[in-house]
Amino acid sequence: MRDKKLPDDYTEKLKKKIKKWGADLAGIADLEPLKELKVNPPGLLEGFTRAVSVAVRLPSAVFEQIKDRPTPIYASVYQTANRMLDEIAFKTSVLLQSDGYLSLPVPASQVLDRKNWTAAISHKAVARMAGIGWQGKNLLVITAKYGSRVRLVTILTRAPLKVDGPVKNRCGECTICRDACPAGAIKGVGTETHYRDREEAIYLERCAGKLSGEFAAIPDVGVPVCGICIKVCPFGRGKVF
Ligand code: B12
Repeated sequence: MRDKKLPDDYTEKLKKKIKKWGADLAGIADLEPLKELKVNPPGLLEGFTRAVSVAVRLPSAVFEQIKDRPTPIYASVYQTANRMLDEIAFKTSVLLQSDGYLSLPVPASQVLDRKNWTAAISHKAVARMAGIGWQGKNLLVITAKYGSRVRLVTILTRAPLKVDGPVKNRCGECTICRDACPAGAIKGVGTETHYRDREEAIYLERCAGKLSGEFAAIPDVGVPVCGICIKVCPFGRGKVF
């Protein structure tokens, strides 16, 4: 496969196409700073120079129904969003490939190591570097427009797309997610960039234990979801302060 020069408007046209396929946000990250990340397999990023980050917004009414635990509707919407994202990532990869650039869709929600709870690559790190949002106290990517009410996917590519920069963290003094977490897992610590590791922001075992044990066992839920730190975030509720 040969690499060729891209027309000036290629990146914008690609983002428009991705949105036509059902995405709400799309951004481009330079892979260089992300090479620090632990990935699985270790050579995953070799040969790629950019990552496309894609976000799909979740319907707000689903969160309004969540009180102190995930609902069967949320579990279903979670799976639908994953399917949509996987399909968008698949189509984006094939499009980039037919334009001459090797590209790899990374699954939206595939856990490869269940002991350490890790995947092929962190979609949140990619999304942050692609300007989709900042890393909030809930450890999730918070977008200015939809809060954390988005799910994410990544496409690795060698297309020399125009890069977007990270955005400023806007959590400020807010600790609503910490106070609402049903597992008492969120520490309420802020970061201007990103946390060195997850333990800086959350007690991972408390979160993972609650979700994969109690919540996944709820009839008709069946998957490790929660949704409460997403629901309470003022950015998702449209109240920005
Ligand atoms: C395993 C997993 C879990 C596990 C472990 C959670 C955890 N906190 O790691 C469990 C089952 C507990 C879980 C829970 C949840 N999850 Co989850 N989970 C994943 C999964 C599959 C892998 C995460 C992973 O590999 N982590 C490894 C660590 C090292 O990375 P990390 O957590 O992203 O954090 C580091 C980086 O982001 C880094 N970073 C940030 N910016 C930068 C920039 C640079 C340059 C570098 C080097 C690093 C860096 O800083 C962090 C600390 O080191 C991802 C999908 C994916 N492939 O990313 C979804 C994902 C993270 N989960 C998601 C969600 C929504 C949830 C839940 C809300 C459940 C739900 N759906 O209701 C909770 C929230 C928990 C919480 N507050 O953190 C979404 C997040 C969307 C968003 N808006 O941010 C993701 C991205 C799935 C998706 N496709 O959208 N999850």
